Amino acid sequence: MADPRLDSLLQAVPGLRLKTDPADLEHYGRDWTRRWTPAPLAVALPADAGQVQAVVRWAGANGVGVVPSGGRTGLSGGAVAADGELVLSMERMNRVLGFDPIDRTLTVQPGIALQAVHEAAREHGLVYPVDFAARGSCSIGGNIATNAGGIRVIRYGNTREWVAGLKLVTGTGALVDLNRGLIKNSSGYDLRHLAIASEGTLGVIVEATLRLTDPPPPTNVMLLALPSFQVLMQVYAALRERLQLEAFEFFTDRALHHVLAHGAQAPFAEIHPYYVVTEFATGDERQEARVLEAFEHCMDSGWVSDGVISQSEAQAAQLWRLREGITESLARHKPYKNDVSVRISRMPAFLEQTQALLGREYPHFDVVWFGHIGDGNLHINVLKPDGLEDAVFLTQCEHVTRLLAATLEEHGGSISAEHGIGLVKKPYLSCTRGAEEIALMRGIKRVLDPSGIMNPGKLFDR
Ligand code: 2HG
Ligand code: ZN
Repeated sequence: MADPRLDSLLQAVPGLRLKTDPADLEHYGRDWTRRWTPAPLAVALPADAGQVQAVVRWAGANGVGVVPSGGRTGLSGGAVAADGELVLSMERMNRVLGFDPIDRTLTVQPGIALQAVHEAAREHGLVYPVDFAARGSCSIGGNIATNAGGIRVIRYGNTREWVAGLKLVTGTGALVDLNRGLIKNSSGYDLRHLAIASEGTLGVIVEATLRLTDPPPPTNVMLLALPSFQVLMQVYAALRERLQLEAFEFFTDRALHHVLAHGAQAPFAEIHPYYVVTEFATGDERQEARVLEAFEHCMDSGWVSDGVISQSEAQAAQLWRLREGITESLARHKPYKNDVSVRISRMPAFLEQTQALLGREYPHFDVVWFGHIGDGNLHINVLKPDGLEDAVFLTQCEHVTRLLAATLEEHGGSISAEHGIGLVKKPYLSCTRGAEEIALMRGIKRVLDPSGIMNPGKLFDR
């Protein structure tokens, strides 16, 4: 083993599985951002919480940074190891540990994929309702570490709402059992919620107890074509008033263009500038009448130019593909991503200002808009033109992000709605969080991670 520190690691953690092949270092050292060159010291694959504790203690004693690692589907550089850190991959800790039918909770290890959590819940006739396109490859530990949102937040909220308990190995190697699955617990600081969205900077999640719920009612999926951006929030309000919405997502003609080029089927004969995919409860005649009434109201108001309602599960999946396939269809264009949010009431003004800003600043770039508009969360992907140097492209996009951050600050919004700050959004944290708040966050980190080894350089610098 080349680096003598790894001998000492193996002495401190007997039986620890390590990977050091260059291909493994590259694979485990990066996430979906692909912006940094991976350069980890090694990849550790602990088998249990005891090994995680021992690795963290060793890292603290030896001043080695630790990057907790799940499915590495993150889009903010939160799981990148580009500076000699030890990657702590949770991939072997991927089991369901238990189900409690009375509490309706599922206890899992952090490396389990979101989809496997869905399947385990379904085996017990229940659902874990957080869901998004990366379900097959992301891990629940990563979901919790970023408070992942996704396509059903308008109905069920973010990951945070579904975490009843957490076990965390802090930066000192201590194992703490947070909230223990309780519904009511008024006994001081809720450290569980500090760990959620901490992006691995306070410790490593080694176990989670997840709340489950009843399966949703039968649903239907509808795709609507919209003539303008301005009517988007009106359509949302009209549908929300009449239907029990499970999802309300939007995308533009540019997004559709890329998804179709990637193999999806065109939904309408004509191209329209904006689209909404929405899923809502159906099943009885009353609800179906309300759907028709909602649709007609939007048509009569001139807010909708065309629409289709799924007639089968296969067609529902086809309609969802138009939205869920966007990220994958854009990947080859090396997109620069913004993931921003404002309160829903601020959305119309924010959208108008942002549209003007991006039109002005990116006159020649392909800018793809989509997102969870019902949550006030917009994704903006700027595609790198062929032939433009990566560094030049990045500089231009960073310049526009600074302007966007100022717009967000004006509207009280967030520079990261659901992807996390990581390395990518670090320069803009102060547009979302006040100086005192950031100072408090740093102080909390110092308590839980006094040697500063947990995911160093992510979220903020020390
Ligand atoms: C989504 O909503 C994901 O599909 C990815 O959050 C967004 O690729 C993106 O920018
Ligand atoms: Zn999203």
